[in-house]
Amino acid sequence: MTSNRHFDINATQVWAKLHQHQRATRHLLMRDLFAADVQRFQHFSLELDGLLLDYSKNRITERTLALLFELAQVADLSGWMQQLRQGSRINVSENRAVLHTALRLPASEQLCLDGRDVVPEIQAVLSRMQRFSEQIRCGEWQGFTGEPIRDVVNLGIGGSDLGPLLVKEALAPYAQSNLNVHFVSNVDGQHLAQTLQGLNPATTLFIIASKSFTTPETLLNAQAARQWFLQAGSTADIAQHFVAVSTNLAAVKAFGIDPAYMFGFWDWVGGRYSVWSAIGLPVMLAVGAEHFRAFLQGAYAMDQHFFRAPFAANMPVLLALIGIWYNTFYRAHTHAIMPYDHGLRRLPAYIQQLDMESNGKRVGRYGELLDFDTGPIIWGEEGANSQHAFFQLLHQGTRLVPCDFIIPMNSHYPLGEQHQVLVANCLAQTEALMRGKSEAEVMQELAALSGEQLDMLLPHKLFPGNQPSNTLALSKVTPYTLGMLLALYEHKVFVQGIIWGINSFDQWGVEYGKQLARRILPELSTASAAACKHDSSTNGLIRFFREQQHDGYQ
Ligand code: G6Q
Repeated sequence: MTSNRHFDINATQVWAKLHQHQRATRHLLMRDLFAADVQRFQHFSLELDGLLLDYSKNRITERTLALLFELAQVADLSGWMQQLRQGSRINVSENRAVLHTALRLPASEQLCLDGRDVVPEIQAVLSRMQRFSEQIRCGEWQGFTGEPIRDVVNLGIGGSDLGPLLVKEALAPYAQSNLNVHFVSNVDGQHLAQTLQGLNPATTLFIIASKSFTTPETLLNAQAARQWFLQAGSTADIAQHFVAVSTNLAAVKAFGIDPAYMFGFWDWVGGRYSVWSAIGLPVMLAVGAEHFRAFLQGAYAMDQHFFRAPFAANMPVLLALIGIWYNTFYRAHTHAIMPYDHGLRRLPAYIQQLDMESNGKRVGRYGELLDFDTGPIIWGEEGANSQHAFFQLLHQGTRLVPCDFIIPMNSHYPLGEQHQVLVANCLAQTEALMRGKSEAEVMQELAALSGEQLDMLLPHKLFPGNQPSNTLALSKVTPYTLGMLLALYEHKVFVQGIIWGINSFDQWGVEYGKQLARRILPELSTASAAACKHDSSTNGLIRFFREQQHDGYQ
């Protein structure tokens, strides 16, 4: 099936059966399913190394899952998993292998790509990262005045920012306190300027993180950082204060960074899958090599589980299929990610890129137009804050919004009863979304009212319920469990891409805007007399920009 270029999943019998099954079961209420099966939690949950997935609060039955597993079989998911595992060139539009899982293999393993074992190279980079981070962390690496480094600023965007930023924040309890790690991604000068405020060039190290080393946002920030540094240090001092993470040696050299301080990775690591590579250097600097390796081990454990477990006991496969059930068969437009952990507050943004850049596609792997719904809009916010913001719509709005709730069972900061309150809130939300509140229950609550007053209030107090959610409960946010969690989502996205027939590893959709920005940039110049040849809106906005520059507006 894998090699069949014209395979249409939506033309299969199981596809039609799933549509039929959706029509036949869409009126089922989850509260009734729970009442009918007191063991529903046991039947629809799964634990692996301190990570529990409870998927019982979904609009599914055993039959739904059986059909979804059949769908996965028809799509030859096992065959594709095998290809991922061995690094086949499944990124067809870029003719690249996909091998981010190799980044978390233990040193004792082997994995050959084009006849060459990639594991020793990966381990060599990890060892160099380790030596470097130990030098920085113990103060042996000195800035140009002989002082140790106190601040590290990672300059990178997209995949060269979101992963390391999330992991560094999530693992803050493991960080060394005398080293501050900052992230600057936006080309908006505010981001760099505000970050550099109060930093001392003599004790600051910049990591220029760019796989391609051609990304304008990152290179502009890198140049601005160099200017800032050269106000205090000299060109000869740059080697002690600028290092690079990239696959582009020539461009790194051209920027003036000594190749000895470049940490490399490979074209078979996609940007949004790169936190496990040298892109994780700021994380290693913050938490140390031992914890970074534990992070890789957690991901490796999830990889092993994914590659080996049968579909019915396979966390990424289950999450993916349940997602497809809603996205494609219920036509739910969005999927919310709700981490009940302040350290994981950037998780929605991270998964937004992982999922939407991978599966936000309307053509299949071989260019064919898909006539069904694919990747959802991913959004979310940390709990409990989100409860006081948008949960109203989840409980009483008109949309179907499947949610993932992510919550650690133990906190690194056990202040009084706060963690119990957080957990209670999280569980209460999933319960309320599932069961809703019936008319009889509301009537009971409003027993003191009658007549018009009761009629007026009743509809406002009803909760339809039947809103699906998964709960991912971690024993604690540790490097290991975090590695498992992120690898879980990577594989979920992979499985969905396979079933929809998408290439999840390219991102052509982000190119067009970049192209047009290059054309517009010279036209913004107030000295430019050239007539703008865009639509009247874009022309008008360009003209307004020019006028505002003349008027000296800030
Ligand atoms: C991720 C994308 C994208 C990329 C950034 C930064 O999968 O490809 O987000 O990570 O555009 O690219 P560089 O690392 O090459 O600067």
